[in-house]
Amino acid sequence: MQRLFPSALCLVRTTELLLQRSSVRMASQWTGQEPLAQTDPEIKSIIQNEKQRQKLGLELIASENFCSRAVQECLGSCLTNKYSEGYPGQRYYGGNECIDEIERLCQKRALDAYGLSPDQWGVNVQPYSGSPANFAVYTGLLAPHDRIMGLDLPDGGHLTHGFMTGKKKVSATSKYFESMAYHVNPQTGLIDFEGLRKSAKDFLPRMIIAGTSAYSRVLDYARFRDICNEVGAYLMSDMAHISGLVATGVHPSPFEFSDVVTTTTHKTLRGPRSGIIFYRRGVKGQDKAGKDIMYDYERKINSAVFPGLQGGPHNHQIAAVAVALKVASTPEFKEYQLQVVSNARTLAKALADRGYNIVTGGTDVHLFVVDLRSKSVDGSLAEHILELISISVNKNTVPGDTGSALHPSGLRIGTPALTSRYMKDSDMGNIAGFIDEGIKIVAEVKGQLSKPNLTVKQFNAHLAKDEATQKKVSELRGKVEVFATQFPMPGFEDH
Ligand code: DSN
Repeated sequence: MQRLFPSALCLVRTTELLLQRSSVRMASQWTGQEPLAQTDPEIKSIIQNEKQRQKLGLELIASENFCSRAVQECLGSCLTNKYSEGYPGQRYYGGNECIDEIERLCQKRALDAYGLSPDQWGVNVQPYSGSPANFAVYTGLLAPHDRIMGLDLPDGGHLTHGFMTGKKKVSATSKYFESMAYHVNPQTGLIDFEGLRKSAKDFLPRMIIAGTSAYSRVLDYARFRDICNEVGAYLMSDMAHISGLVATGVHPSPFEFSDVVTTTTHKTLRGPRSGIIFYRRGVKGQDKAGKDIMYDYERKINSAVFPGLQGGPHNHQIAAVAVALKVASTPEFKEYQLQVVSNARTLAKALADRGYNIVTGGTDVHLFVVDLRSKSVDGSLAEHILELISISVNKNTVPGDTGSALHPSGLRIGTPALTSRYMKDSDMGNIAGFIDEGIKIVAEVKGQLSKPNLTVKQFNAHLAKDEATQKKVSELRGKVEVFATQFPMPGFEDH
C-alpha cells in the first residue's frame, strides 16, 4: 500500500485545522469519543449483565463458543465503517486497498486451513452467516423449484437444509426449492443411508446436503458421494458444527467428496459469527474428445452472494474470520479440538452412568443428545430448570420423538465453549452432577404435584410459592456459579 508523507508546511496547516476542529468538538455536546457507558448506559449495563451471565454460567449450547480477544478487536474496529461491494480488485466503491488485503488474506487462510489448493478450490468469505451461505449455494447452482434433500430437522438436520412439515413450508429453502427429507434410523439414531438412497432414486434431487446440527457421529461423506453419483446430484456438505474438528483432522474432511462445502465460523472454529462457501474450480474431467471440462461454480456462487443476495461485505467480520483461521492452524488449536471431543465423551458417559440415555450411545464429536423419555421430564422443562441454575443447553428432538418442536424429548449438549475455558475431562463429572441434580428438582416437583404433563408455567407458579424448591434451586445455582468462576473467560479483559 502506498503511503503519503505530508510536507512540513502541510503538517502546520493540519495542526491548525485539528485545533480548530477540537474546539468545535468541545463546544458541541457529543463528539463520538465518549465511551459506551457515557453514550448509552442502558446498553452498557445490559452488556455487563450478559458478560456476568457468560462468566457465572456453564455454556453447553453445542453451537456456541467464546471467541478470542483478537477476534473481538476486529469486530469492534473501524473496518465496520467501510463499504466494499464487489470482490478484491473489483469493487463498486473507492478506498478499498486495505479491505482487499484483508479479504485476500482471509481467502488464503481459509484454503490453507483445510489443505486446499487454489487450483482446485475457490472460496467466498463474504456470507454474513451460515444460512445466507447455504441459500447462496442453492440459488447459485439450482433453478427455482429444483429438488434438494437434507437430513430432517427433528432428526438432527438444519432448517436451511429444506425443512418443512406436512402443514407448513417452514424454511425458505422449502418454499423456493422442492424438498424431501432423509432420516436417521429411529432405533439406532444413525443416518439411514439405504433409506436415503431409495428416496433419492425416486425423488431424483439436484442436490443432496450432508450436514447436521444435532448428530453425534462422524459423517460418511463417501457414502453421500456414491448416492449423489447414482442420481446425478451435487453434494453440498455443510460442516458448520464441525469445521474446527475438520480443520484439525479430528473429523474426516468432506472436501474430497463434495462439490461445495459451507460453514459458519463461530462454532467449533471459535471465530466471529460469519459464513464461508468453498466451491470446486479448475478441471472437472474430460469430454469424449479428451477436451477438459471445467467446473462452473465460481461465477455462479460468487454472483449469488453478491449481487444476488447480499450487499456490502461485513469487513470487520471478515478480518475476525481471518484471525480465527490463523489460530486454527496452530498445534494448540488441535489440542483444543481433541479436548472438546474428549470432554463430550466423558460428559456423555458421566450422564449415562447416572441413568441417562444418550442417543447413538455416545459421541465422536463435540456434542451429544440426551433422550429424556426414560426420565419423564421433557426437554423444555429440563432446559428451563438448567437455565435457573446457570447452565445453558437447548431442548432438542430425539429420533422417533412424538413431542412437538417446543416440547421435544431431549437435550442437545456440547462442549466447545466449556473447553475454551480450559475445562478438562476431570471437570465433567461435576457438570453431570449439576445437570442431574437440576433435573431431579423438576422430577420431584412433578411427583409432588402429581402432574405427569407439568408445564414450565406450572413449574414457575409452584416455584414462586414453594420456599423449599426455591432454596434447592438457589443453592444449586450457587454451586454452579462458584464452580464456573474458577475458569477463565477468553476474550474478557477481566477474565
Ligand atoms: N443455530 C445453530 C445451531 O444451534 O445448531 C445452527 O445454525
